[in-house]
Amino acid sequence: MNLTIADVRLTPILVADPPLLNTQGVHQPYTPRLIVEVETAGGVVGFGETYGDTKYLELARPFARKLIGRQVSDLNGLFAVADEVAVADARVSGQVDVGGLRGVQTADKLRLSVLSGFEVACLDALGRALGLPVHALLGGKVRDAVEYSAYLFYKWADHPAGVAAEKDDWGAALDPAGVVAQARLFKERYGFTSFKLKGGVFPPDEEIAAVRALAEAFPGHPLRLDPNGAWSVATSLKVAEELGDVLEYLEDPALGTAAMAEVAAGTEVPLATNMCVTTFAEIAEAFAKGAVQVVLSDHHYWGGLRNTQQLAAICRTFGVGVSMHSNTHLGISLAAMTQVAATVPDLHHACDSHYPWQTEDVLTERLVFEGGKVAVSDAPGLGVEVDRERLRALHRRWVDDDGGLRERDDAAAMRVAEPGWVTPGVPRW
Ligand code: GKR
Ligand code: MG
Repeated sequence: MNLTIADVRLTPILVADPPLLNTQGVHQPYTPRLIVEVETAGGVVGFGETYGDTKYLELARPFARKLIGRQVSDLNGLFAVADEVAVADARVSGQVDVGGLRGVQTADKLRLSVLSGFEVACLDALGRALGLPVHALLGGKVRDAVEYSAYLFYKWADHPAGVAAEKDDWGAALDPAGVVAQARLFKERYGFTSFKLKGGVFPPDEEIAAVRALAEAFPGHPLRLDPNGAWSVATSLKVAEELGDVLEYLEDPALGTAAMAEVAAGTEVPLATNMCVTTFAEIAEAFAKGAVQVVLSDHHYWGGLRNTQQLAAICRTFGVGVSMHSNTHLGISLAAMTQVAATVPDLHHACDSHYPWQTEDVLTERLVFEGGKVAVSDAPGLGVEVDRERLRALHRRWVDDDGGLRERDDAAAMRVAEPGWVTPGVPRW
């Protein structure tokens, strides 16, 4: 069996996204993703998926070239390659520091996000070559299915008039009744029993009313609210007080470890984050200050599936919960999330996934949620097959784009409907 990497292919794509609202703006009609393929000299191909904005793509290209001749099994070596790429590319060796919904973006984090696409592709190829599922390469599954939560968004019925976009069938959700109707659809279509509402869009009282309406419609079901750090400490505490009896956790109510620690000190409601603990370096301070009770890993920016396992082990050691964050993604990423989540012993919260919002995919068969869960595949690798024609079609869209959609920019998308919109300063309320 020849496991030497003989070829690496990168395919940037644009994938349809509905008009989902968040505190920065609204999703663009198409979101960039990058599909990574690693082919061994033995002819086995493995797939990975990660963020596809230009800055990721620019890092992925030299990374891909450096992989040729290495072994797909050399997963630790990927970190050395990431360092070499950084040294070679002065633009990413300093701090990038653009704030955003995925926490502070450092050059390190960009590299890890790129690395994760290659790590998943290597694991997929290795698993296929050995006839083993990825979870077996990660030590073995401890559950047969992984639970996901319904990821509710305030949403327009359509993208603004005149904007080229795909039509979706979810309708609008702009008030408590709309949010409950969306939740019912999620339950009906996928069987989800736990619900997360993306907040930070409307004044807190309106979002409190929406969560109350969800609690009435789905008594006893786990509920979460995530305003992406849009609130002050005082507002966060008020929301925690008003919703304390129905919330499983409050996610990133305020921005940054210091503010989160202040909120945590003033409420019994557990706080979760995918914004203030997004790297290993951020763990010590956040845990010492008791700022978070649940860390939401995103295997993309944490640097892959094995780093996610390491994060889970650290969380376990400190009695902090772990679950999973998600961004707009396709089936390769959902398969990767499911494989790693299957190996994490103390997974007490349903993971997030945007997948139901993506009607397009590059897979021959989409992954299925049954009773809100995705079954853990025991097939070799990730257990998914890529449809080359679908991949080509989504790549063609990327090629044909004039560059306007190649970066995810929710504020720019909002300006189409509301000229003059700028991402609100924090705290917004
Ligand atoms: O897709 O609008 C969105 C989300 O707000 C996403 O960008 C966040 O990264 O889902 C994420 C979160 O939980 O913060
Ligand atoms: Mg979040």
